[in-house]
Amino acid sequence: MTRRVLLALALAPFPPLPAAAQPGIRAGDLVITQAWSRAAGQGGQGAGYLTIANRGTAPDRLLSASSPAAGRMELHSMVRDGDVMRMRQVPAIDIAPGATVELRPGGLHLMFVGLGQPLRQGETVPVTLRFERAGEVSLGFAIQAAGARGPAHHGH
Ligand SMILES: [Cu+2]
Repeated sequence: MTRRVLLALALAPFPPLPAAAQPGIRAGDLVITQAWSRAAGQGGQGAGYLTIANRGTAPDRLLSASSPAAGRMELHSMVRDGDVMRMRQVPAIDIAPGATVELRPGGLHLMFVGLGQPLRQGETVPVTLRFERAGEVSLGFAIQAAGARGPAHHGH
């Protein structure tokens, strides 16, 4: 990414999208819903969560993700190590036919590594997902409070 693009991103915060109004995103046999993230500081790491349903008859896999907001993104799981849970990078996330895979706090998640800008609550961070069968899917992750445990709480 060029310095010019980075500068433009730094100057133009992502337009906020009302998370409640976001319908599920359809990509081939996949339906993606509840894409959200947490507020995080520039230079740090952020987490991304979403729900992926496979309405088809063939297995698919989430292979990678990327975002202009981060140097790179990784796919992570949480594994128990003695008394603590640790994040571990995984090569892919399988979505079996008929299955719904939920990426959520304490479980599978996306990791924004090296944030080039802060993730601000109320804004939306763009992410491109790459699936083995469904191909590339670009969508916005609605940014919630830093300690949020789930997607937006509406009507509060
Ligand atoms: Cu992680």
